[in-house]
Amino acid sequence: MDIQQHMWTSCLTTDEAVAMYDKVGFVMLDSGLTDEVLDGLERDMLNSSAKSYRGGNRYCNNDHLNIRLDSYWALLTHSLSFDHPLYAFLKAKFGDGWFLDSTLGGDVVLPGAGHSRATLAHSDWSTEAGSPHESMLAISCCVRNITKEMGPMELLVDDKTWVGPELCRGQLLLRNVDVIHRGRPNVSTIPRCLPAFRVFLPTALRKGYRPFQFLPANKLEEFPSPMREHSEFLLKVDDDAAMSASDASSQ
Ligand SMILES: O=C(O)CCC(=O)C(=O)O
Ligand SMILES: [Fe+2]
Repeated sequence: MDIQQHMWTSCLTTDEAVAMYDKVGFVMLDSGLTDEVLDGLERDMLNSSAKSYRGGNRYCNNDHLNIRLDSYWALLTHSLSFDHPLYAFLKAKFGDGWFLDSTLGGDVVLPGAGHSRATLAHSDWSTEAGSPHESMLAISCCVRNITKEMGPMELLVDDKTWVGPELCRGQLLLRNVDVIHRGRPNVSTIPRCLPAFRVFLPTALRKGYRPFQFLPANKLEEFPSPMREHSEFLLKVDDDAAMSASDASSQ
């Protein structure tokens, strides 16, 4: 398949999406999310109280508690419904062998954010000693068009070429977190938000990684399939204290 031809389009068949992911470690899909949800995600990220600063006016808001927010709940339940291209992708690529991570969040790069450790080339997971290759995928949702000036995330293709997908509002960027990537300085006047959730593969379990753990009691009944099937073996409902004391890892 011609990657260049397909790289920036999200109108891919499931087979094409899998082929592109296999080749470069990432692919874009349409989220199909409404304006209301996209705007809500942006608002919730900017208003988040879970800010872990990554230097240079950029922060990550990863937190189990984000599942309580309507915006993140909609992102998850919509993108992981049976008729969504993301679910089709995961099914085609991994069968039923994937799990939903309970850490929800993503990165916010504020206007004026310069270089920091987040702009250094890195992978989120498998550069750690002993980590398995291809163990986790991050699914980021573009809530407004991201231009070069807004500090887009760039990914390394073929070990030599940086590509900064100029994502369009409503697209999902699905990437293997092992793929080397970096943020960029935001020289625009617009905050660049990239809300994200993660799914991971059984290989991550070997490292002691724990799947979806926390769900507020009032969400249990409405926790839909197929999310439920990809969480349930360690799913437990917890109270506020347990949820907020939980390890909200950020990368
Ligand atoms: O988007 C960025 O600025 C960098 C984000 C990043 O490194 C990550 O989400 O793992
Ligand atoms: Fe990263």
